[in-house]
Amino acid sequence: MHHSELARLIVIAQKFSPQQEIENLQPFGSGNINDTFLVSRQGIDQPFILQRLNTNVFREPELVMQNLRIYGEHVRDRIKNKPLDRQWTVPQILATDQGQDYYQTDHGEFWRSLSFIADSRSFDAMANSEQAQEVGYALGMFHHLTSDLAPEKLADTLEGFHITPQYLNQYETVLAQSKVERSTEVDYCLQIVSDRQDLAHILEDAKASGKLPLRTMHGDPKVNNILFDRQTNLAVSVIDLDTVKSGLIHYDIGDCLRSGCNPAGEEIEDWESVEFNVELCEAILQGYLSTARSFLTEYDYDYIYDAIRVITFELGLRFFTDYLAGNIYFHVKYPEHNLLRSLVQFRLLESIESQKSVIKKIVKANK
Ligand code: ADP
Ligand code: GN1
Ligand code: MG
Repeated sequence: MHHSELARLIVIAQKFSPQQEIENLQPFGSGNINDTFLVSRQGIDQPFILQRLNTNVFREPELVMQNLRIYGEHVRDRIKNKPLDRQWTVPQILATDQGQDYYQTDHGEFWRSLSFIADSRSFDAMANSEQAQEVGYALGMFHHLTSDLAPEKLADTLEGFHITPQYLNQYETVLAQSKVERSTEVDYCLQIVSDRQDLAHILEDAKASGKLPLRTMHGDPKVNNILFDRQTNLAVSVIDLDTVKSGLIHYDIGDCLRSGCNPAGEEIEDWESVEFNVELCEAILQGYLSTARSFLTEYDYDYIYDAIRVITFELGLRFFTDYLAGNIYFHVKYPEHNLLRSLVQFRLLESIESQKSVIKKIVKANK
């Protein structure tokens, strides 16, 4: 970061810390959407999180903050009324010196700050079944704590988010205009998509027919959005709450499983080696179902396998479309980055499909 940019960001961070002087800040985490910084203050051990919301993605960032407030108040009230039997933390919005939830610069940058979950860290991939069980538990806890938060109270912060057929439509439009250079990798992606046109509709059809109800969903529960305590190694918080809204929790279940069962991670270069790990899958489901069993219906179980492959297909499609469109949505480090990410997801999808009967058996055995 350039010195003058650092100085500028420190002035912004200072607005969220009216009492204590900012010491330093540095880029933090590995999110694909927002710009995240860890901020330290003089004389205080606890850092805080400063984020520039990606307003190219979130067109109405005020609504993101409104949802975050509704969500936080709901969950904190619920825990206060009925304490949990283990540690669970919800990030707090830090107010500006003007008492606002966010700060907008003259150039329209949208900044907010959140309390840092003390002694926490996140992982980009799961290293073992204990971790996997914890991410499952965390998602179950999130769904449990929001099961009585009426989804109509939440604004739609990102229209079309996780409506898989819409991503397919966008893909067709972008592809028709794209002058992409053909390669073995590009051809592989084109083939994967053209072979799976029906897949995109499975969850939306189940929604339309009433088999799967609308609930409060997280929208983005991949493993690095779940925080672990450094001492206990237990999951203590679910973060990245920008996409909390009304939707199908199956997109969440699928996203947690597709990210948690790929121990190589989303960013691996050797994409052909990617595999969906069924032991991690069982551990995640055990953790998830330990709380979710109380509210899932028979139809919910029926669609778990499909949820995993639909969301993996959807994410591969989103990365590939963004590559074709010239990398306008996800942060990239080099021009082929989104192509590589889509290859990873599509290879993962093939691995999921080849283990259909095992995955279905695991769901059945852990109901
Ligand atoms: P993005 O939408 O870009 O993924 P996130 O909100 O997920 O942004 O933040 C990026 C990373 O920053 C997370 O993966 C996590 O490592 C870290 N992070 C974000 N918020 C907090 C928090 N309140 N406490 C601790 N770490 C956090
Ligand atoms: C983005 O923000 P981040 O990195 O947690 C994306 C998710 C994708 C994920 C893939 C708002 O999540 O939908 O699954 O990348 N978030 C948004 O890594 O588009
Ligand atoms: Mg994130």
